[in-house]
Amino acid sequence: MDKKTLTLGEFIIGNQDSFQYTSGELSRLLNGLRLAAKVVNHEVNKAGLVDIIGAAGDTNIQGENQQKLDVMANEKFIQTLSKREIVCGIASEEEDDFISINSFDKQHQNKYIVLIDPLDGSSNIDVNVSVGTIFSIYRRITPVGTPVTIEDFLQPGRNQVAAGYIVYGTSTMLVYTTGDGVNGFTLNPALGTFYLSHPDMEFPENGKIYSVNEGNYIHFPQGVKDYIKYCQEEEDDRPYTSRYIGSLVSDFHRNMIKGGIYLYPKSSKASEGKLRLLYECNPMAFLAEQANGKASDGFNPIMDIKPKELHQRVPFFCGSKKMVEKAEEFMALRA
Ligand code: P6P
Repeated sequence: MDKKTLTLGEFIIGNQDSFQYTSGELSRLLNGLRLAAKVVNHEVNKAGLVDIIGAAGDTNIQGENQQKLDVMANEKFIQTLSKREIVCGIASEEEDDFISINSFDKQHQNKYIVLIDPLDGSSNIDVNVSVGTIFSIYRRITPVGTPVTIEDFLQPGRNQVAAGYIVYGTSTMLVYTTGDGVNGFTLNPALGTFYLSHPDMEFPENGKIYSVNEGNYIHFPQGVKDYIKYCQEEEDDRPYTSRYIGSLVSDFHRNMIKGGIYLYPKSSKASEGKLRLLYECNPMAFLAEQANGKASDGFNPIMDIKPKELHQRVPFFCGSKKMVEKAEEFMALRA
């Protein structure tokens, strides 16, 4: 069969046997995410048409205004994953604590937990800029049949069994890995079907795009300032191009296709940076490494970090391997 016409459903089934934990449960989990993605996509695409834009009035644990679409996306993913008896626990950027899923007839028999940023970049919604959903999947480590504990969620990123994102952009794409490379699927909205459009996605080893909020320049560590100046120098293949959308998923996606680096460093304003380890940095780091890229906190691989708490933040350097390594050189010289 021509690979290009493969649907996401066919791809999941076709690759199920290559997945070491073959049980069909992960396939059902991925299909659940696929369904939720289509529902959220529909709401995001019509956001400008109905009175769903604007803050929901509440603020989340991050102290950020919750946009109504944030709330809707969070509810859709939690509903879909909960009622299909697929997972035993869920953590979300929009939920203060993790949610234990009690399968009525199976008493916590499901093996997987999901951590999710239901709508990353949501501050861009009102200005019609791409936003995304990020997900991270682990096997539970506490005994099956018992309620999940925080221990199940505080696993290092190396333990992930799958991760991915949905980018709601000029087209809607679902990009994911189960540890055997990265594949991208584009939604045909007329059919409601995702098709394999970007098989075996990889970061170019080097690139000429850097993505960072330069408005924070004066607050950055000296090593980051030095790296940004390096990107701007007239030498070799530089100056590089600066591209920063304010939406991690979109910047990551572009950099993976074209080559580039995304940085959200710590600063005097944000001592550990802004991005969350568990449901933003770890899943993107899994994808990056599976796509021959790199992801670190400026010094060590993101996925080697032992998490301490659910909404922990870390500095994030991610993208083309040689660009991340160059940035790490500057951080090693003058952190
Ligand atoms: P700043 C969105 O809120 C997000 O988490 C990422 O998607 C994005 O790259 C970053 O924060 C933007 O943050 O501080 O540059 O506006």
